[in-house]
Amino acid sequence: MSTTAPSARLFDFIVASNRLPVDSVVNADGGQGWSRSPGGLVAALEPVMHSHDGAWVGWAGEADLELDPFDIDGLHLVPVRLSAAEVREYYEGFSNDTLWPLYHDVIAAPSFHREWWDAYRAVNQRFADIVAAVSAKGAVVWVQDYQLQLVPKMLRELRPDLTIGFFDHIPFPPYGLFSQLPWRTHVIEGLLGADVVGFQRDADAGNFAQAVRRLKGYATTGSRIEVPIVDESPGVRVFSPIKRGAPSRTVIAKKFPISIDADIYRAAAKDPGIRARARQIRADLGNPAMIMLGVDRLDYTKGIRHRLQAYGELLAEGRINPTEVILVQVASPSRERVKSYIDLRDEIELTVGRINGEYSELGHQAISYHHHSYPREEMVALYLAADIMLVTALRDGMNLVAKEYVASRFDDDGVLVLSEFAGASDELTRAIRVNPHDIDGLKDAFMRAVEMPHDERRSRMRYLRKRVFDNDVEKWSNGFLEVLAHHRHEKDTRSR
Ligand code: GDG
Repeated sequence: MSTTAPSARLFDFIVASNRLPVDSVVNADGGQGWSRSPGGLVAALEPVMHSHDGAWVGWAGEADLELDPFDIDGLHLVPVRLSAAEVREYYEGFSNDTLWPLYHDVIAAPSFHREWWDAYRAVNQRFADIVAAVSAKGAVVWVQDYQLQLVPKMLRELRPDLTIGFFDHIPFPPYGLFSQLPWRTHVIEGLLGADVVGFQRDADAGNFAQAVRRLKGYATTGSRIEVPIVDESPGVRVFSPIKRGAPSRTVIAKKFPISIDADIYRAAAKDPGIRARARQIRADLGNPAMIMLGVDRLDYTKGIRHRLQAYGELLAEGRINPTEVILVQVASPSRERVKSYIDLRDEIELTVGRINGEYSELGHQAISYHHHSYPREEMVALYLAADIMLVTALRDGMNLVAKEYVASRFDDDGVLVLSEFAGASDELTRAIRVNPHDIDGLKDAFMRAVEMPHDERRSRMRYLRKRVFDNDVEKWSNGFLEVLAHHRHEKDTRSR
C-alpha cells in the first residue's frame, strides 16, 4: 500500500483513537509497509474521515515506531509513538487488564497497578499534546473509547477553543463496580472535559450520570450535566452540589448506538463470487441440515464458553444430532499476551476438543473451530452459509457481528440468537433474546432457532433488517456530530 508524506498542516476535524486504521507490515522487498486493519471502530469512522478531510491520531500498533504523519488512501494519519513499556502498561495493562474487565461486569478480575495508571496518564497526555498540535483554531475533535478517557480534559486545558466529543464503545459500569477504580474521580473529570459524551445504551449514560453525581456532586437533568467552570473542590466531593448561579458549562451525555455500513454487507452478500463461496462452505462442511455460527474476538466477554456448554449438553442429551447440525466457531486472535486471554483460549480449546472427541464422526465434526482472522468477504460468506447466528455475549457495548449478519441476509432468512447483555438487543428486539448465564434457557433458545418455521424466520428477519438499514453507521456519526455542532452553536451564542 503506497503512502505519501504530507506537509505539516492543521485540521478542522480530528479523530483520536488508540489504534490507527492500519497495521505495520514487512513488504516483499523487506521494507516497512502498511495494510488496512479491520474492526468495528475503523469501519465506523472511515466514511466520516473521508467526508470531513480530517486527521486521524493514533498508535500504529508496534512499539517504538517513530513516524512522521503520512497519507494513505486519502486518510491523513498522525502516528503516536508508544514505547514497549507503555504498550505493556498503558495498553495491555491499564486498558485491557484494568478497565476492560471492570467495565464488563468484572467477568474477569481487574488488576489495579499504580504504575499502569501512571503510564495511562502519560500516554493520554501525549495524545492530547499531539491532537492540540494538529488542530486548527476552533476545530472539532472526536476522541474514541476507554483507552483515552483523560484526553478530553487534558485537551480542554491546552486548547479551550476546541469543540470536543467523546464516544465510549464499551459499557459504562454501574457505580457499585466503577467505584472500585482507585482513580475513578480522575476518569470522570477526564470525560467531563468533553462537550458531548456518547454511549451505546441509555443504561451506560445513566451509569455515567450517577458516577458524576456521586463523585462530583454536579446536577444532572436528563442528558445535561452542569459542570462549574471553576471547580473549587479539592479532590473528591461526595454529595456537595455546586453553588447556585456559579458559572458553568453544559456537558451532554447520551446514547448514540453505533452501527455498520449495512449497504456494504448487502452488496457483498449479493456478489456471485461470495454466494458461490457460501455454497462451497456448506458443501465442505458436509451439507448439514443446519449450520450454527459464532464469530467473536477470543474474549471472555463474548460468552463463547457458555455457548459451548449449551451446545455440548444438547448433543449429550440427544436433542441435537451431530450429523445434522454443526457449530462453526470463529475465534479471532485477540490480546494474546494478556494472561486471562491465554487462559481463556486454553479453556475453550480444551472444551472444543472434548466435544469433538465425544461427538464427531469420521468426516463430520460436531464443532468446526477456527482460531483465525478472515477477510471481510469470507466473513460475509460465513454469514450467508449460516442458518443460525449465535451472539451470546455476557456483556458487550453493542456487538456489530449481530448487525453484520442481519445486513448480509438479503434472502430474509436466518435466525439471530442474541444476548440481552449486548447493546444490539435494545434495537434488535425480534431476535431470539437470551440470558447466556441461564444454560437451560440458552439450550431452549438454540432448539427454538433450529425448529423455527420458515415464515416466522422470514418475518423476524425482515423486521431486524429494517432496524439495521434504518439505523446505519452514517446515522450514528451524523447524529453524534450534529449534537456536537448544536452544542457549539449554543456555546457561541451564549458567549456573544
Ligand atoms: C468494540 C465493543 C462494539 C471479527 N473477527 C474478524 C473480523 N471481525 C470484525 C467483526 C466486527 C468487529 O470485528 C467486531 O466488532 P464487535 O462489535 O463484535 O466487537 P469488539 O471488537 O469487541 O468491538 C463492541 C464495537 O467496539 C463498536 O463500537 O460493538 O461492543 O466491544 O466488525 O466483523 N473482521 C474480519 N476478520 C475477522 O476474522 N475481517
